Amino acid sequence: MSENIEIIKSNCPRDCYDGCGISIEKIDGRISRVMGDEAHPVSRGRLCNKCAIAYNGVWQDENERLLYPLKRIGEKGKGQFERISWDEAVKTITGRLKADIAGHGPESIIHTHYSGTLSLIALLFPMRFFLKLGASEVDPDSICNAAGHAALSLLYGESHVGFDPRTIRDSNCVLIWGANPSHSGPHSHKHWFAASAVKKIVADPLRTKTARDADYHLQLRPGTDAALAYSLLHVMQRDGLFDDDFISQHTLGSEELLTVINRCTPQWGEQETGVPAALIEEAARCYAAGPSLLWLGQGFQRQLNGGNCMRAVGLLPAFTGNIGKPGTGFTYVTITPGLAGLDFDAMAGAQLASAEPVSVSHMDFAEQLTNPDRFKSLFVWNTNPVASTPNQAQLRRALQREDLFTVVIDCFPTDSADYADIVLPAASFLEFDDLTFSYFHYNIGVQSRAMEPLGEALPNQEIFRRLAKGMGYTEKELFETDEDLIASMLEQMGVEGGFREFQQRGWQPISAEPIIPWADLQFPTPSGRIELASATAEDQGLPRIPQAISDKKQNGEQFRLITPASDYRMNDSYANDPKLARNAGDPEVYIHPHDAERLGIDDGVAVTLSNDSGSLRLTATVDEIAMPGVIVSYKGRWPKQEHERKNVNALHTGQKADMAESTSVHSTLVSVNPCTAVSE
Ligand SMILES: Nc1nc2c(c(=O)[nH]1)N[C@H]1C(S)=C(S)[C@@H](COP(=O)(O)OP(=O)(O)OC[C@H]3O[C@@H](n4cnc5c(=O)[nH]c(N)nc54)[C@H](O)[C@@H]3O)O[C@H]1N2
Ligand SMILES: Nc1nc2c(c(=O)[nH]1)N[C@H]1C(S)=C(S)[C@@H](COP(=O)(O)OP(=O)(O)OC[C@H]3O[C@@H](n4cnc5c(=O)[nH]c(N)nc54)[C@H](O)[C@@H]3O)O[C@H]1N2
Ligand code: SF4
Ligand SMILES: [Mo]
Repeated sequence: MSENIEIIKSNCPRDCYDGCGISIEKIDGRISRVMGDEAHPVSRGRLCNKCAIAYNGVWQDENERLLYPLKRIGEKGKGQFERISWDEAVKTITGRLKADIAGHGPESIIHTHYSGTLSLIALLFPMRFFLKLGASEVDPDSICNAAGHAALSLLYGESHVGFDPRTIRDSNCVLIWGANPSHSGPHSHKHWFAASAVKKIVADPLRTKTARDADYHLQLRPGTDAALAYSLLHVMQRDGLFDDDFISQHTLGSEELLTVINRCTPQWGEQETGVPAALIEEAARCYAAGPSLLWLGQGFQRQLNGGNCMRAVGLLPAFTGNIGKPGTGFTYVTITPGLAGLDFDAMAGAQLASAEPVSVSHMDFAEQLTNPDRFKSLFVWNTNPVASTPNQAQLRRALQREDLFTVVIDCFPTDSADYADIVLPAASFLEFDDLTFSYFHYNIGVQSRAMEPLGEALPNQEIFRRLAKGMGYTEKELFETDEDLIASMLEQMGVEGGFREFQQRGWQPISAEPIIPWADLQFPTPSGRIELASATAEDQGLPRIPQAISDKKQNGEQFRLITPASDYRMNDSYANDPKLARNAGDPEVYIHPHDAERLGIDDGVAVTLSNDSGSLRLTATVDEIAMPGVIVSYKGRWPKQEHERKNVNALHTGQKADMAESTSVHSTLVSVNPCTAVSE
């Protein structure tokens, strides 16, 4: 009997720099394999370690997915539910929302959401409902990258426009600062960074694979980024490597920084940062010679001085004229569809808002949710806050509130879903058509429906259409169909031929040739120039110029805990895939051999990490990826699968960074002790 084999092209919508092209093989109408698209310039025929397993595992597994709307029948947090119909779910939810609005105003309803999926409709369409409702919102970026956005906006007036990676062909040097693409964008690491002939510089406290693949590893102490940036600038200025014409024509306030640059010698830099002065000299000359690209990671701005650090590192392209020409520029989080012409605000329903929504930082969320007078109802969608946000214990207590009505929309029964009054099952990216993008490279792509939704799962957008109907709303934007939304987005982005034709190609760059951002050297700041010294910053109560400051060295008892992207998980997704969980092994903390010896900790023993927020038991791995005084444990485990139902965010205090009320999670301080049986 001959088999009917069909290949469907799609793209990965996870929150990842890579945005891989996918080929879905179907035999006789059923998915047999989800794999990388060979033609795609990033994935080149392979998915990452995690997706190759999870997309063929837990994402298609009826026993692991949420299949039906559920209502709570047990205690909050216990995850005891019974199946209900969609009609009943919608009626219960909208009944409660109407009562909350009548009794306490729409701001008493809060929603928290992020990037569980980045496919454009599932990401943006639900916002229309909440804006119409007038609900409060947990500021999504405050858990991830808000400080960096605020900092780059002061300097350049914009933070969502990054270099086109294809321009590396014109480049001599790539500097990666506080990102670890070997985990967080593995294909970009392998094919774009490691394989390139450019000189490579990495600034990271950890000896990551990205750092190991570089020519120069600037292994700075965490929190000393501004000092390192200023000592690099010192060498450049001393050696006549500044681009004086560029500085005088396109920047503002350089003279205000010169005294600081003068005093930040490489010797001073070495004392502050731990990076040898000779290495600072070499790296400075290499970057300044250009053309150079600068990848500004999201990791290094997740610290108490994260905004200041980003402002300081962001000076490098400006002083050396490494911007606006082929092979130059910086990237942070590029919103490619916006560059292609998509109106994000309209997609997210800005026109439906009657007032600016109340916004709460993730750093304050647990505390504010504890207050019964503040919020009455909570929606959680595209995110798993019990796993990912600070103050884990406090958040659990807040979610325990009997008077808080909680709705969780997810594909999987997460720790957060366990607290829901109503759980709604979300369809996965294999189950509906949409469009995708990457926030690093310049491709947009299709997301293709390749199977029926499991159970009664629905895409986010259909869930919110049903809720809008239940509320009695009539605005047409709340009911726009996927077909119309896709057609309109394709038109805005200039993609010809319609969705079905685009599906045949699978993906395409938004331009045939590399785009060079800022080629006209007009910056959307108040002055139109790069604002090295910023009056806007002053108005915000910040220093006019980035400060050459470093975090205080910790005392010997305390360790700085860094909890970055894991190779085995995508944020908090995939922890529930049994094969990936096996591959990932025990929850580990990496400790430098010197520290391990000092504390009498052997490889493989259990240790307890603790601070004011809580404690956590992990297995020690003695390894030189860490530097003395710094320990590492990767993020993204599901608390309910761990000892005492806790993950690393049990230790995350929720202290804010210096800008945008953003996370400082990589500044977390803990003490480390060998476990004794009674120490818990
Ligand atoms: N300690 C520590 N904590 C951190 C970080 C850190 O570095 N260290 N990083 C922070 C960062 S950068 C981020 S971005 C956050 C991310 O934290 P989260 O937002 O909690 O993590 P995700 O895994 O991206 O997504 C959450 C959920 O979205 C669900 N999902 C997937 N597709 C869909 C869909 O189509 N519809 C719906 N409704 N749900 C879907 C997934 O099943 C998953 O449960 O974590 C933060 N937390
Ligand atoms: N496999 C995988 N990929 C992911 C994710 C995932 O969870 N797993 N998450 C996705 C998301 S939501 C995001 S936001 C991105 C984040 O990806 P990245 O931007 O790479 O950020 P992180 O992984 O948090 O941290 C990157 C590096 O910053 C370093 N760092 C920490 N503190 C400092 C400091 O003080 N100075 C300097 N210079 N460096 C420091 C860490 O040591 C780490 O190696 O990755 C995305 N991709
Ligand atoms: S998570 Fe990233 S690396 Fe993995 S398949 Fe998706 S886009 Fe590619
Ligand atoms: Mo993130």
